[in-house]
Amino acid sequence: MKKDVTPLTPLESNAPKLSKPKNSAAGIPAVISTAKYGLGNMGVIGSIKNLARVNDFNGFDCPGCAWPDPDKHRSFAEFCENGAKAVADEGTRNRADINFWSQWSVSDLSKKSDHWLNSQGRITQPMILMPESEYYVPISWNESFDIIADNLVSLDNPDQAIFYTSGRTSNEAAFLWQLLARRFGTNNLPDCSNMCHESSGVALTESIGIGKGTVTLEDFNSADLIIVVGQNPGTNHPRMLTALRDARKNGASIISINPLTETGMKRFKHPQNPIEMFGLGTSIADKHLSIKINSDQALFRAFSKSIIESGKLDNDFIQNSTYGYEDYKNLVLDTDLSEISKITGINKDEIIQVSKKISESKSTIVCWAMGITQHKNSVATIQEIVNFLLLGGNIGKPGAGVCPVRGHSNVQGDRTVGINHKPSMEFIDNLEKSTGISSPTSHGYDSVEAVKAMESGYAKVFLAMGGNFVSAMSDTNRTSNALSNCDLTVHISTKPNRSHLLSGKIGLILPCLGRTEIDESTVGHQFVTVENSMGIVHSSRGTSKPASDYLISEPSIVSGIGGALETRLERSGIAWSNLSDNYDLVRDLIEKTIPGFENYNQRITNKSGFYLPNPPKDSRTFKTKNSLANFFCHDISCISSDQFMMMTIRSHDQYNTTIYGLDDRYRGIRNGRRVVLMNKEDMLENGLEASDLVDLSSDRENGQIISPKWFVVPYDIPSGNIATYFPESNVLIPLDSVADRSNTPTSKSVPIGIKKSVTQISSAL
Ligand SMILES: Nc1nc2c(c(=O)[nH]1)N[C@H]1C(S)=C(S)[C@@H](COP(=O)(O)OP(=O)(O)OC[C@H]3O[C@@H](n4cnc5c(=O)[nH]c(N)nc54)[C@H](O)[C@@H]3O)O[C@H]1N2
Ligand SMILES: Nc1nc2c(c(=O)[nH]1)N[C@H]1C(S)=C(S)[C@@H](COP(=O)(O)OP(=O)(O)OC[C@H]3O[C@@H](n4cnc5c(=O)[nH]c(N)nc54)[C@H](O)[C@@H]3O)O[C@H]1N2
Ligand SMILES: [Mo]
Repeated sequence: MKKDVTPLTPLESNAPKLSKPKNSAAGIPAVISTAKYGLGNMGVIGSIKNLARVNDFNGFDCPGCAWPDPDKHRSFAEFCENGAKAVADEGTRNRADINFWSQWSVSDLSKKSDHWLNSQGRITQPMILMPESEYYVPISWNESFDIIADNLVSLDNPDQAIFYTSGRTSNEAAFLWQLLARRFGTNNLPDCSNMCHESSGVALTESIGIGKGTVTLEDFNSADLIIVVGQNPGTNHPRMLTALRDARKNGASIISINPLTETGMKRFKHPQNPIEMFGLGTSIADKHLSIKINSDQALFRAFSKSIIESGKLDNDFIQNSTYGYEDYKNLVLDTDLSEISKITGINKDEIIQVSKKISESKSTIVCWAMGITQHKNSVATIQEIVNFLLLGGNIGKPGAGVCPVRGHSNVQGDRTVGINHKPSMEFIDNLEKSTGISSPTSHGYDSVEAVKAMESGYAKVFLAMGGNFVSAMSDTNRTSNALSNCDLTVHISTKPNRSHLLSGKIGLILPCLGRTEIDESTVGHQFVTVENSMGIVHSSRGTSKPASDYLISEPSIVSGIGGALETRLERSGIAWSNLSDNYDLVRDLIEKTIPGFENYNQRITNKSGFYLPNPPKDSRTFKTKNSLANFFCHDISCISSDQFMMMTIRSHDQYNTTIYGLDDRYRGIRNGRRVVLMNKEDMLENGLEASDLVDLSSDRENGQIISPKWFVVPYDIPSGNIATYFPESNVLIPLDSVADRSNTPTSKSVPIGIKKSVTQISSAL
């Protein structure tokens, strides 16, 4: 019966309500929205207590995003609307307890929306779904660990197990998680980064020798120019608007490059500044370029041309610290701006005008996120951005650098501490020295490869440290079949999600403490550490009462599995339970394994944390093969299609696959998510009107994927481009549609066919 469960998110029966997109971000509506969501979930006292602790020096790290906090001038409750929603979501008073699971069968739950599933609240104790059963039932922690260990040791090869990680996991839990995988004998450590900034990691490591950004918050104050490309900070990194506002006040110019004019890039009213709240706020971008999807590489080529032609180069830097300039120069000078204008959809004069302004800048930062990383040619685009920055010596000097803005609050830290399906030999050697574990050297699966391995029946056990793999991954049908094909799926989670409904023969849900909650072990109150988007490691301590007495921490769950495994394998000598009782011991192991964590336990007591080494930023040294920063020459490529090009984006009311509500306030779309944003002229040409229902289709190698009944929303978006919300539209992204070299699903460029649905009456749904 389980196999009949449809992985598709339910259709919606009413057209959304539409209004004009907003002209300024935050302000009073943000405060109202925060209060509504906070009070609804946590009540008055819970809201006050919890929200005061977000990013407080003695509180917890905001689970909202990876944007750093100011070192010195933190306001009381350094939070933003969407950070507050993330906290309220975890702090909810609702409980998905035994009653809930006994009331709802898995098939009935599958008919519910993601929004409904999440709003059922916190899972209170371990639950198991037995073969052929329709209901999750309670199980003890020890029995859960035994089932996992039994399934693992029964595999013919450790590579038949997959250990997925989502980026909210702390450094301590992530280090133990990768230790468990490697102790078991596999590098199968796919993570959400594979779907997120993997392209940035691959590109930057080759270009400048580190897969991370090279700027700090201070740099925003001294930059001449900040380019924000392929990112929607107003919704996804709201605290970044404060940094952009301050930069603007300090005289920086800000350019936004995006197919959409996102509200956060227009004006910002700081929610903790009364003058701004009731006034006009501060304007953020002084220039917006409305670019066609996936043509950024071409645009940056034009910017480079302008710098080279104007002679405003940092010749010393190019000569002493870089390789490949001459070849790049020749390629750039060959560029035809009319061609670039055609590709990008931006008027040639506008390109010339903006390029001129850009070449005047003495210190430039480029910030980007998913609008750049999730295309077939993402690695090439990011290397083009680096080429552009190298021309002006914009790496490793104040006010300048690369700023890939990370998503999940600890996704960068997880990679640093070893969540990597392609670990370096240095890491493997160090791990052996510090723990005695000899890890395999062959690379493991990334997220796309993991789906294929489960689909083929080779991989049989899937364990997830957080996340919602089935909804987050591309090709929902194939991913759900892959998960259902497993013998055992295990989800360490806080709230119900769709992945719980697509289990293997046996499904286990292991509920853990959230970041906001007190983590008390047998030896006392434990805290964890995280690394933000700018390489600062700092502590995070939960302050509220756990959602249920049965919950244990993520490190305790990993230790429980590790302990059960040790009794079935030749003992490795890892004292799992000591490690989960005292995280200082985990940090000692991290210190011994990973450079940059010297005196970890001592330095972490510093309230603002400490910076990890960043050679390009710290000393303009580049740990690349030739010890130089490299220019890379790529052909300008962008997929052209006679179909529509679709990007799948986030609304203002979601955290990845967690749907908080059905509104996208800034874009003026309310009460509906199954929408396709379309250019008005394209609608006219295709005989479509607002709120018409259309079926979307995409082609895969062996057939077509059709997703029915999306409501058309007229929107200011370049002709030929459309936008839908993820995760609903993930069903349309073929598994094999991936970025070159990073293997990231091309979630921002999917060729799509649009056809008016045969039945238009919504009640027919
Ligand atoms: N509230 C909230 N905060 C979040 C998240 C969340 O879901 N909700 N998610 C977190 C995570 S994991 C991540 S990775 C980040 C994601 O943060 P973002 O990357 O800002 O998220 P997306 O909604 O995917 O937005 C992509 C932006 O890129 C633009 N875009 C799409 N294609 C192109 C293109 O080809 N070129 C250009 N120039 N622009 C393009 C879109 O119009 C959109 O504005 O946010 C993190 N923070
Ligand atoms: N089409 C399309 N697909 C995308 C994207 C896109 O832009 N378009 N973006 C991609 C990106 S950038 C990312 S990062 C991925 C995200 O992929 P994931 O990280 O896998 O997904 P999330 O939605 O962040 O995970 C939400 C679940 O995490 C669990 N959770 C929440 N807090 C905790 C905690 O403290 N501990 C534990 N153990 N569990 C917790 C909850 O049960 C919740 O249901 O999605 C990717 N997928
Ligand atoms: Mo992400």
